Amino acid sequence: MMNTVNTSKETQRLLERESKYGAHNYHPLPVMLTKGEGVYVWDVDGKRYYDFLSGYSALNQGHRHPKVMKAFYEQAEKLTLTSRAFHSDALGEFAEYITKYFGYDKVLPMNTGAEAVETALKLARHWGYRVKGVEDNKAKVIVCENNFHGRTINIISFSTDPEANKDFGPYTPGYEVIPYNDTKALEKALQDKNVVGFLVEPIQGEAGVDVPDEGYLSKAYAICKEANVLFIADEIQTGLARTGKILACDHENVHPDILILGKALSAGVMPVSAVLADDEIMLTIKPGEHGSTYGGNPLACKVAIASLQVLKDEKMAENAEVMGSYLRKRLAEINHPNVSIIRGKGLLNAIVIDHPNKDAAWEVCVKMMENGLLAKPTHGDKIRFAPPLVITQEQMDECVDIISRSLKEVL
Ligand code: IF1
Repeated sequence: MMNTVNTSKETQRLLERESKYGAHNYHPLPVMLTKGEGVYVWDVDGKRYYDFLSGYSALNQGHRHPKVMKAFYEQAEKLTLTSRAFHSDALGEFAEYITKYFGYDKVLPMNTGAEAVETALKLARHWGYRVKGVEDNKAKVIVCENNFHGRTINIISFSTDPEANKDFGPYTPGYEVIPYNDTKALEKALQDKNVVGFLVEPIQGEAGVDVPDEGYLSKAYAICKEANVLFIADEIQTGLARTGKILACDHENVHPDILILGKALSAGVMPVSAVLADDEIMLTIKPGEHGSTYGGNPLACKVAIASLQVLKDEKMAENAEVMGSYLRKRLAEINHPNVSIIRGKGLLNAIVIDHPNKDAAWEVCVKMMENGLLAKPTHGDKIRFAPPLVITQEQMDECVDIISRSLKEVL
């Protein structure tokens, strides 16, 4: 498919180099980017595109946000890593800032999303054994069908996507999968006294932006409380203003027992993730029981503070809400016969292409690329629309024109 796309000689050369020396664990669009700013990225031939993926929501604040870059450069001049064998003055500043921001007693910083999910799962088990009183080695965590929480062996052990876990066994025990958006199934699963946690995405991203029924999260939270089970929210993708609130759980006034953040916590600058919880949970982990070389490094701490600060200063949640509604309305007005579903919340959106050609969504994405907008198909027939949250209405109008034109040109 790659060869049918018109690319420059230089792009072709760079694509071939990457393919020759890099592992083939992805199938990207054949675009070779070299620069980004705000909602835009540029390829090696100087062509400009709207970024409608935003690094899977890592770039909520836009590419190279000036205030985040300033924090990055300033700290880079001073101290970048101490390891946790020594203290750095930035860690306490970050810990105070983020715990007050989200209303928790403590934070545990990590780097990637998957590591933060692993941390949350370890915390839930520790809490189960040391506070709830679950018998040794019996702890169980409930997860949902079509979940996506990362790529470690443990996490893919409870994935229901064969692409994620086929031929990667043996799998880690201690998990039970129930249907998403199904509180009855949760109630039933929590009858088992060994359940310590319920791990859930407030909106399932990988599943093609699957928004649950209103009230699902608050009901699920209440069920967990009733059963003395930790409600663990993976807000790595849905958090940090993406869905129109600082957290997607805020839409239902749910305050998770364990909150997992990643991606936009560093505005796309470097891997920074974090787990937040109150003392009863967090203090079950003692020195030496968990950690990471880079977790909580001073550079990450300063970048994360700035990344969180600009979300509020620039009202990015509010803009996501307004621009998201506007995008869905404008997409609906296109009224294209092959676009069967338009869904999402805030600026986390997807359309479903209903067409006999199973490559239709890919071809639409290639056409949009040619027309100056980058988006990625998932699961064959869905296309995500998730631009940086700093997008203006004028820019959005131009984007809708590109999308509309591309749909018409391909289908
Ligand atoms: C890839 C998906 C998105 C996540 C949630 C944890 C993680 C992710 C809710 C792990 C990561 C990314 C990873 C990226 C593709 C992408 C993705 F389609 F695969 F599902 F965004 F929708 N929890 N999601 O969404 O975070 O360890 O990657 O930092 O290529 O795997 P990570």
